[in-house]
Amino acid sequence: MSIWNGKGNNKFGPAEPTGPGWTPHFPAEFGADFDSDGVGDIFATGTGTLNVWNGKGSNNFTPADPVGTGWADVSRPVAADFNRDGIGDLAAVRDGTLHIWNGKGDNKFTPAEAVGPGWEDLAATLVSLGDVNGDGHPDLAAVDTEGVLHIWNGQGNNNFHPPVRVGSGWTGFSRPIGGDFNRDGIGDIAAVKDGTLSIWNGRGHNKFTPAEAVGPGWTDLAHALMSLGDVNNDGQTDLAAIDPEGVLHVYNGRGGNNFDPPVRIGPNWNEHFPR
Ligand SMILES: [Ca+2]
Ligand SMILES: [Ca+2]
Ligand SMILES: [Ca+2]
Ligand SMILES: [Ca+2]
Repeated sequence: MSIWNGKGNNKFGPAEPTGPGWTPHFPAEFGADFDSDGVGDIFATGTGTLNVWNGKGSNNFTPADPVGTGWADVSRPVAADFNRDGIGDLAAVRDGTLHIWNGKGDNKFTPAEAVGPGWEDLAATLVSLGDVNGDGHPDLAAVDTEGVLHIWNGQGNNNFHPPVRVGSGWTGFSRPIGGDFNRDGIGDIAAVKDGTLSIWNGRGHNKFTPAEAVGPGWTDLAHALMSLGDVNNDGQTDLAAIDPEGVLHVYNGRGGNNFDPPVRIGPNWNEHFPR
C-alpha cells in the first residue's frame, strides 16, 4: 500500500493536501517549514534562544528570528509535521521527556506537549526521518547506548507507536539526519563515520538499503549536519553543514543520493551550533 503520489514527475508528498500550509513541492514530513511558504527553514537553539532563519528560495535566508528563550536545558530539536496540520513542528528532550512544540505559522509555536519519558540516553541521536513505514506520518529514530537504531512510527497526533528495533552497529556514526535523498517518497537516513557520508535509503516498512557512500571529507562537518528540506525550490531535499570556521554551507540535493558542490551561505554560525 502506498499513500504517496507516484514517483518521478509528480514529485513527492502526501496524496491529500493536509492543511493550509501544504504546498506541492515541499514535503512537510522532511526538514522544517515554520512559515508555511513551502521553503525549508533553518532553526537552532545553541544560544539558549530558538532562532529561525526562513528560507526564501535560491538558497537565501532571512535574518534570524528570535522565537523564544528557555531552550538552554533542551536537547537539540528536530523538525517534522507531527500533528499533520501542514506546519512544521519541533521535537526535543527536556528532563528526559520527549516534548513536541507544534508550529502555529509565522515561526510561532504552542507550549511544549509532553510525549513521554525515558529519552535521556536518546536525545543526542534523535532524528526526524520523514515517513519510513509508508503510513504518511513522520517518524522519529534514535540510537541507544548499545548502538542500536530504533524507530518510533508517528501516529499523526504528536503520538508515536512503541519503538521498532532496526539494527545495530551505529556506534561511531555522527548523529543521523533524515530526508528523502533519492526522491522516492520514503524517508532515508544519512550519517558520517570515519569522514564518509553514507545514506541508507528507506524501502518502506521501516526497512532500509545497505549504506551507500556519498563521499569523504565530512569529518569536520558532521557535528551540525542537517537536513533542511528544500531551500532552492527544486523539490529535492537539501543538506547544510557548518565548517570549523563557523561558515554555513548548503548542499543542494540532486536526487539519486547525490548533491551539488557546497554553496557558501555565510559566517558566524558556531554560536548557534556549538561543537
Ligand atoms: Ca519556510
Ligand atoms: Ca504541525
Ligand atoms: Ca510513518
Ligand atoms: Ca527515499
